[in-house]
Amino acid sequence: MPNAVCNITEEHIETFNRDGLVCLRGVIAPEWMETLRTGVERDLARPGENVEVYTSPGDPGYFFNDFDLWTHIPEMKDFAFNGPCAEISARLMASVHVNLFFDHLFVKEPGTEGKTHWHQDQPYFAVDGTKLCSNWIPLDPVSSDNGFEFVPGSHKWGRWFAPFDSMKDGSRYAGEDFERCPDIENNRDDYEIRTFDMQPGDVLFFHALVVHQGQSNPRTAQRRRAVAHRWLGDDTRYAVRNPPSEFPKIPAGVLPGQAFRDVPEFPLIWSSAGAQGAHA
Ligand SMILES: O=C(O)CCC(=O)C(=O)O
Repeated sequence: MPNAVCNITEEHIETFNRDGLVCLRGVIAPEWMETLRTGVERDLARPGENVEVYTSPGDPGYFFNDFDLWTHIPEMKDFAFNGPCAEISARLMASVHVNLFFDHLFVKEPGTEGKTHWHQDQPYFAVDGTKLCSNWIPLDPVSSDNGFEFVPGSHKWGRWFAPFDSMKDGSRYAGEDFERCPDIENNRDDYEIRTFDMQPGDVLFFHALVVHQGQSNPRTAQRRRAVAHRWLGDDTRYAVRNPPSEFPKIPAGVLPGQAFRDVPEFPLIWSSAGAQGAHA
């Protein structure tokens, strides 16, 4: 499926660098949105081995989480390999190459109470380097009550916050490497917090160190499905965390400090020197 030309402007790049996040409007064509919807329903019906459901029977709603969908769902592979997001990420990060780390699905059915509490992504990942970003694509309209919140500029704080159980009760597990994330939720007035009203086709691109949280879905008549992709740029390398990073699995044989560009399990999707989706 052809992609519309990605009109990434200097202003988008500046916003991404300054705030750690940029919202791009209408960049995913309706046909691609349909591809994602089909892929999401396929995964909900037959999840992969990484699936986690955070709601219990009797809880309101349904909070479903899965990743590496592209490895078993053709629509998700098609979008990740041939959709516009790898190239956009490369341009925003000024990266010559972009490899796919993993794709990630968040479904919060109507009434789901689970937030994805304030966190940065990079401390969860066994990845060092500065060119690491994600995109977040809502498949349903979102706003401040059920969308994505972030603290602009927090990727430049020079702080790394320890991973914790961000999608269940927000409790934390011990980490040796990083400090604890401050309690932003109970001190919201101390922070600049931004959110966006988004329609299907809009995408957020954000740096892996920007502090953010995903809202729950208090709406009783509307689903809240979102697909994210994690993109590895030129300077990303395997880093061993303490305790070890839980996901995604790093293949045996990858050595600390090794460039991800050379790891076939994280396929090269876009390169300024060659065609997109060359490894499909
Ligand atoms: O959709 C959500 O609730 C959370 C998304 C998120 O934290 C992420 O994609 O990194």
